[in-house]
Amino acid sequence: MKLRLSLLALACAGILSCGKDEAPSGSTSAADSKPAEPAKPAEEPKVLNVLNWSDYIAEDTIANFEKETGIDVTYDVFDSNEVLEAKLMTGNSGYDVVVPSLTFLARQIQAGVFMPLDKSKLPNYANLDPQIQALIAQNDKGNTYSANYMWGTTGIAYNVDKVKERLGEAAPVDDLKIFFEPDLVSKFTDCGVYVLDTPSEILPMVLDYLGEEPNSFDPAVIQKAVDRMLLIRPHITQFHSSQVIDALANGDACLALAWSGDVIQAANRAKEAGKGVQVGYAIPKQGAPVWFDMLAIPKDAAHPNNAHVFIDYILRPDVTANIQNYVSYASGNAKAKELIDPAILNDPRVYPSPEVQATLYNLAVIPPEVDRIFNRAWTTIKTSQ
Ligand code: SPD
Repeated sequence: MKLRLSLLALACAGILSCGKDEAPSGSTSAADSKPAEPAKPAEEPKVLNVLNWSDYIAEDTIANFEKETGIDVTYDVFDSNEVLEAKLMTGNSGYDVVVPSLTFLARQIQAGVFMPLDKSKLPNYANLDPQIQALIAQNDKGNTYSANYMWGTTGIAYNVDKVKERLGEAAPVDDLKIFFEPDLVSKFTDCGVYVLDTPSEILPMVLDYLGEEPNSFDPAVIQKAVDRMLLIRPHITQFHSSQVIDALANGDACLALAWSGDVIQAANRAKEAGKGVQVGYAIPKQGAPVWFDMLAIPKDAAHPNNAHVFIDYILRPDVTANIQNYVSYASGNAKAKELIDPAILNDPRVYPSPEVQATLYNLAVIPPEVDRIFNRAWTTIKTSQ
């Protein structure tokens, strides 16, 4: 039995019920949402090192923060929880704010990687949706170490015309069989098949398709996912988690397993380029992983006060809404929804309907011994031809 997401359905029904007029960053209504007393930097050099996912922030977010606070930000990006975790577990990452997904954060908390957030320095923490907070608390007890940045789903991205051309009008774009059945995916070998480079998400999706528990830790069950991936391996062009946006937008990828907001960004970029590429996104009818990316402060951060100032800034409704309008992901910031572009707020690719939400599943917190199996399996899959 899969663990489905009834609480999230409740939370998101709340989010969906609040379509609002757009208010750009810095507008009067946005300013009204600011706390009376914003967090102030304490005595620390005015620098901050942030490590966030690629394509996950508005163009002006960091510049606006620097202007407002005088804190100079070094902003780096990554595209895989596995890579971020390797940096964090070794210690001395050099970062003050990082953004792991919740299930990774959970085991990093157990490993003592983070400092508890000082909520007295985060007046905007109160903007977070209590229902989403309750869900997150299952992995971060008491919401002690983290604040939600964005959340989303992992689904099927496709080039609308190429898929029609090869599989007809009734192409099963919302069915994982388009990816995991060799006779279907093989139709796209010549036009680009991309897969996220992350075993912790892709192996559960294969198991889900095979009718197994997606979060199984049983080596024999995991092997079934590996065997299926090896069957479709000859048709996979690339395992990559960040190049997929451009690949979809410029027509180099016809099919991909990808993250919701990234696919919407690809669709927008394709439209802007005006070369006739149309990109679609479907949450598979078999269900899909839902994930939460979390702001957190490593316990060895050199600038913890500045880190709190930054997190509080991100949690400001106008700042979160501005980011959401740019990256097309959902957020757990209840106050921000009043400022989000209604086109995004009402987009079921961003905020799935309650019926679709009921099909989403959480990924498990993977114990080290299973992690080793996943990583070995992933190497086998990637290096096989
Ligand atoms: N380009 C931003 C992608 C953010 C994706 N977060 C991924 C979470 C995976 N569980």
